[in-house]
Amino acid sequence: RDVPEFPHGFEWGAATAAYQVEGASAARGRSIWDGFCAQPGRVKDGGSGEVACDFYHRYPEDVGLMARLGLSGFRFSLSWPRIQPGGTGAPDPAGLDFYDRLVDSLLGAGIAPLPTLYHFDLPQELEDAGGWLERDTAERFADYTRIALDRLGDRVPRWITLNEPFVHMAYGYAFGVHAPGRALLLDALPAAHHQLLAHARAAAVLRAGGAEALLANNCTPVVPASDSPDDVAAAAAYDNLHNRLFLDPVLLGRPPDLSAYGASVPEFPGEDLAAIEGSADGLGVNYYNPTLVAAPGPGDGLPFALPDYAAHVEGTPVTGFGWPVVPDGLPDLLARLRDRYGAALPPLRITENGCSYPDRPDAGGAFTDRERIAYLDGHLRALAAAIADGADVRGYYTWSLIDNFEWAEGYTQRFGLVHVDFATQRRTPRASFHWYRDWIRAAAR
Ligand code: GCO
Repeated sequence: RDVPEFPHGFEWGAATAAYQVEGASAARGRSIWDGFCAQPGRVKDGGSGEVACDFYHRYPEDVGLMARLGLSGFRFSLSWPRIQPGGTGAPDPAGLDFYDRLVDSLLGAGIAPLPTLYHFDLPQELEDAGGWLERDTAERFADYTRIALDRLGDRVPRWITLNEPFVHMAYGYAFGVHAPGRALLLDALPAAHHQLLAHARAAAVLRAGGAEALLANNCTPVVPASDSPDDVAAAAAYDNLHNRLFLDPVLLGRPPDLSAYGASVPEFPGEDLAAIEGSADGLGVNYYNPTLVAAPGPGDGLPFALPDYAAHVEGTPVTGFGWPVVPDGLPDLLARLRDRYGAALPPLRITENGCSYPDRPDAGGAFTDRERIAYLDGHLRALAAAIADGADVRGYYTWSLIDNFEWAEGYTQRFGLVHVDFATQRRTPRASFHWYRDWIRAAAR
């Protein structure tokens, strides 16, 4: 099989997140997603993470699937309210025990655990006190990090602090389509400042314990809809928000440039910037697609508009979710990161990349997901080319190992290499599972 070359020791992985897979919600504290899902109309099919994939109980079976795949790494997240039910104070031993068992089970299968400390599921009590709009949440996050590190740090040398802080701020606090469902527009920006601070505080804790601290963000190459100055300016404004809001402070110690957004942007105190600068030992890049940006229309409240990429760029296929499939966007993105951050850019890992498509099971009940195979093949070949070109990428974690709760889309979008029947919890590997296993085998040869 012709598989391009990847660096020695390259991490072959898959990813999940606590709220999306664990279930067992009665065994932990409440998170903002519990309350959000209970509000009618928030989640497409009325679903929630109450049971999800029941990973909390079925992780041994799922680790078995990972072993069959030949994964060398598994990215998952810890549920903060499972470890500290209200987000402060003494840990719940049952929660810590669960992650302890999971880590041992992964290590026993030869799979390196890559935990993310926070993937959108803030303890509800902290949200009631202001959530990420409050500076204190960053200090509480540092306490929680210490608890997790104390328990798992002897076996886990590398951690991701926050997942997609941009998406959390934008969807959760600015537009209200994710929990906590607040639609504050630009008044959501303190949620960026405090997540940056939380990352820095957690990184200090992890480093003091001899561990590495990574930050995972959703990154997108921004494409202006035309070369008109207005479209180009709108694209720059969007790039500053989506890609640079978190990376400029962390990598360059520079406050985000939000000049296009007007006066409501909060200041970053100098001592915060000093703590934030250089606080990442590595970056997780979650890449799904490029973003087309045009000048805003008359009634638009923000300095950009986001027209449909696939409708604009002829011949672009889309996933079942309607997302454009652009493998070349990945090397493009990696090249832009190198251009902008140069020597300040730490090692990278692709911590998410994947697609959802509706299933068309054949007569025998098999899931032959040719589109997912084409998606993965295209992105992995593009990644290999970027690495050959000098990008320092150490691993690839596809989203996702198994179908799971897709936030506001509920269970309507399936991203898994493994199909999950949510009525029975039966797992059925799709064709892409076997394809990825063969790819890993060939690449590791
Ligand atoms: C994230 C992502 C995942 C999604 C995936 C597909 O924040 O890391 O939102 O949780 O499930 O990106 O949309």
